[in-house]
Amino acid sequence: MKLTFRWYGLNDSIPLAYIREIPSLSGVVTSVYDVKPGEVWPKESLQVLKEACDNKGLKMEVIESIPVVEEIKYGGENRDHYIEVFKENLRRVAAVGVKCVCYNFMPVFDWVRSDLGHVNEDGSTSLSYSEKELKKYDPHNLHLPGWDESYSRDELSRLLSIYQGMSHEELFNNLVYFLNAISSTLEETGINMAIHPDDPPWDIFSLPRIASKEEDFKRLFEAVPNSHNGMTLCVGSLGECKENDVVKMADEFSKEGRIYFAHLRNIRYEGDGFVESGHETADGSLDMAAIVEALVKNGFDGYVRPDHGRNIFGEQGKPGYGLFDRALGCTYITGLFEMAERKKKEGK
Ligand SMILES: [Mn+2]
Repeated sequence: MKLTFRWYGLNDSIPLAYIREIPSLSGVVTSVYDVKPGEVWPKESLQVLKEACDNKGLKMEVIESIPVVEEIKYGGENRDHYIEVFKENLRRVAAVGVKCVCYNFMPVFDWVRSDLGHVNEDGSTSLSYSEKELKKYDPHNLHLPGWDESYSRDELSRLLSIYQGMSHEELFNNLVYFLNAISSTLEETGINMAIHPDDPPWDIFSLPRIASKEEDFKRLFEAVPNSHNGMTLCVGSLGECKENDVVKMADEFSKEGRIYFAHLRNIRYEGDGFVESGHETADGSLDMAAIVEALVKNGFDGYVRPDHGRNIFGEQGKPGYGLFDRALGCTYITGLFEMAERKKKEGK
């Protein structure tokens, strides 16, 4: 596996110099943040990121994300234009050495939490989700943690009305249309697309979600067999739904060679939802060691990163993206892989 760390570009409060000091790191996961979704990424912006990484000896082989605009998701009349833009962005990121693009296909909202500052028993803070709390929010007049500035009220209402009544089938067909439309560019550039699971992995605000369960991914790989069509195994997101057997999914999809990127973080079921715990098995509800063992058993050699961490040691980081807990996550993940790989080599 290749251990990476998410870096929000030159405006990230965490400098690359600190990221560089995390042991065993091969590179960063980043994106272009200075243009709106649906626009072609300036080559200069990519060059600046690439040079900053090169200067620190970090690889920049994973992009998270190139945004898929709503028009592509709901199949609007300009979707082919936006698909051309997406293809051009694939060529541009490939030109600076990118090999994997993480994206999602969640209508309107991507990750949703009801609290960004849940205080844990040990004094750290985490993101958390409560179904009851979420139901209190009116999607048309939203002041949801983390989402207040994403849409104007009118824009949000317009989007929600477009999606009203859209079936899972229609949304799925739009995803298949998109993947088929970019397939020749994937062949040409060698880029692997890694869809991120829905977070949480169920419908919210009556909007359909189609990358939530094991069957969803099976169906997607059957519909678009192209080997560049893969997934991001975000074990935290998948594990938020108790029905998802994440160890089984790690095993099954790595065996099929569909996992290009893995987000390894833990969650703890609490109340009517979950809390994002530390990465360690003992701190959460998922068996992180078994997940890593399944990946290693099947020869997984993709990218890995820690995911949302807690805010600890007094750090006032971007929720989920502080330095300290994610760095602890890195060393923990490295340890799990080291042990699993050694056991495999010794035939245990
Ligand atoms: Mn994730």
